[in-house]
Amino acid sequence: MSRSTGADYTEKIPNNVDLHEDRRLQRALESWQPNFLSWWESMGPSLPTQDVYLRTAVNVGREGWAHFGHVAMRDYRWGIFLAERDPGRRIGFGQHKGEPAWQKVPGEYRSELRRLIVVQGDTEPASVEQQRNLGATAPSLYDLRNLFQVNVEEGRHLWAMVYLLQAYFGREGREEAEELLHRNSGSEDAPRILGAFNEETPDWLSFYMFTYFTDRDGKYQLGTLKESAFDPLSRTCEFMLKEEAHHMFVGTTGIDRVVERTAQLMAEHDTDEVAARGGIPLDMIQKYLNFHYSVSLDLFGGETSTNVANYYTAGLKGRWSEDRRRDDHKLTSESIMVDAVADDGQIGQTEVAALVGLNTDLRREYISDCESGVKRWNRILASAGLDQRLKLPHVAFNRKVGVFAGIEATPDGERLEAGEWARRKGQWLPTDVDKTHVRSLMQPVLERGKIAAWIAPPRNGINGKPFDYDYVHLA
Ligand code: BYC
Repeated sequence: MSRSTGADYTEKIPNNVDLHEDRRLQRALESWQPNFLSWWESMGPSLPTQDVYLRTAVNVGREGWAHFGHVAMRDYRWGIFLAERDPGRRIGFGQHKGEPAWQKVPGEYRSELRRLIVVQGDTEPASVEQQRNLGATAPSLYDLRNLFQVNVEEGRHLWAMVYLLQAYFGREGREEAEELLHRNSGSEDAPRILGAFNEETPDWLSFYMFTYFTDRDGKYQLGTLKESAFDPLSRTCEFMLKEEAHHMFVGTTGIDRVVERTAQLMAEHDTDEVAARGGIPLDMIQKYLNFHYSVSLDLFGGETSTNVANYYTAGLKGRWSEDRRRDDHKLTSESIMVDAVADDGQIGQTEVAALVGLNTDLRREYISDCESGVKRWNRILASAGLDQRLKLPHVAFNRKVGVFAGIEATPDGERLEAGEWARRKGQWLPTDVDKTHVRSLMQPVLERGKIAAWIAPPRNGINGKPFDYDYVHLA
């Protein structure tokens, strides 16, 4: 293990950033740590456990970066890891393209960079809060373990952003680090910053939808911050993306397994009405999908945005796969078609300068990735011999941010009158009856090797272990 990439586990805070060389920063982080732990105790997973079979990040090199073993969650080693530094790295886009990447924060971009890091940091603990009570209704020990894995890693991602704030933003950064523990998901007085992170995650179908659709926004946003000219942010996000892949795997395969079980029940009983048979009907799955997808589309901001144009030009936030784009990486004379509401009120598109359309560019990358999930779930339906299909709703459906915020549209993109929306929205979004049904199925199954009846078992266990492994020891 080379010294520059390996974690120093002799210290209180595992890290590969030579924390021991910076006493001031070390003290700041050590004084934040007890506040983090008391936040974790009061807002983190509420189900008491002895220990959980968890992955812990221990290195960032190519030889493998994670260790698996049973650990008490409170003793999880939340550490600070940045991907390896490329000393020759140059800025890949914007007005500083070609200049050496920044190792410090340039004064003129301080507040924008801080804002981006705070927004990113705010989502991490928010998701842990949203998922706090799910442990009590887990469909299996395997799923329970995956929930906790996601939770501890979101905790580590909070550490990652807090490190950047405390190391590079002085007193303001330290204050922001405290605020990240002070705001809470759904709080009246101090809510989380972005809309989707104040929604509830009250059941496991919502959890899988969240990890599929909302964590996937995380993948795309982290992908743009990985391009940042501010090298410590870039390296931090590069490493976070490794962990993020498992979170989306939990979502993708979770929805696979719900669809598989529903399809089995539909085929076996030759009916769509699987609720009475202990399953989640396909139209309810579609409504949950509609909800989580549309609130996740909001996370990309407005279709046009001067914020994103400024971020790009300054070099703070790039595009998805910036280095694979075949243009000048400055975009000062390019244009893009973005979704819009025309003067006659119809949903359509309009041409704008490419820089202000960058949220749309990223949202489109995200949407095409989401399509791949829908394809795989439809393959499951097809192989069960069923004709029904799931689909992504139109981009204008149920939006609260951007050009469609003031209008209502059907999942097919037809514009609706306000009264009509109120009357028909229960066809497209989960109703109280749907939520009550889904919640009624959420009875815990916490015996080794057993699984709830509304979901199919996974194909494989974790890290080569079987499905019936003792992934979690309950308290
Ligand atoms: N809710 O210019 P606009 C993750 C605000 S998820 C509330 O259109 P901009 C994770 C916006 O802040 C990834 N407010 O958009 C997933 C702005 O306010 P100010 C999280 C919203 O700025 C699962 C105003 O509206 N990371 O990691 O271009 C589990 C006008 O905004 C919303 C990031 O998002 C909203 N949905 O883009 C765990 C990356 N949308 O500045 C973790 C960092 C917009 O006028 N954030 N607003 O006061 C950003 O890049 C940008 O801030 C946004 C917005 C993409 C969020």
